[in-house]
Amino acid sequence: MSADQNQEGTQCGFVAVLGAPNAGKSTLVNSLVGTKVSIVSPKVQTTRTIVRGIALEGDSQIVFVDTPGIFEGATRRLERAMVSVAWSGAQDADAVLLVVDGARAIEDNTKAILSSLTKRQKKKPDPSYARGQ
Ligand SMILES: Nc1nc2c(ncn2[C@@H]2O[C@H](COP(=O)(O)OP(=O)(O)OP(=O)(O)O)[C@@H](O)[C@H]2O)c(=O)[nH]1
Ligand SMILES: [Mg+2]
Repeated sequence: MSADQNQEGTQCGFVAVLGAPNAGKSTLVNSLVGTKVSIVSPKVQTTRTIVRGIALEGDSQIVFVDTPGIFEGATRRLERAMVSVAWSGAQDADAVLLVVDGARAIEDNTKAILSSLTKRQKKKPDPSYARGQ
């Protein structure tokens, strides 16, 4: 992961958590953050917007960005907006964590996400942020 480092040696990075609906993204984010920041439910499309949770370890800070599930064939306006929000979370992140439900076969939605991620351009480091400004 590429993380930004300021003059005091503190490191910070953003990790976008992506995956198909109901893959377990929010469950994983809550677990990594150590508290419940994002709603978990057996229903699909529970997460409807970006939810951030911060994990601290020494001088390092990781901001986990929980996102709505990404799926193909979103037709309703709300669905399309949710998928778009999920991709915007990935766009701004230093790294992307793709969650796959191990109990389900790798489904078409996950394959499509992987394919899009491989085409995605790497984020260019922001020099002003690296200087701690
Ligand atoms: N057995 C099992 N169930 C899990 C695991 N992780 C999540 N779940 C269950 O799977 C369901 C969906 O979990 P969420 O964390 O809400 O999934 P999500 O990917 O955030 O779902 P959306 O926000 O709707 O896209 C919930 O009922 C969870 O309790 C796991 O590791 N094992
Ligand atoms: Mg969720």
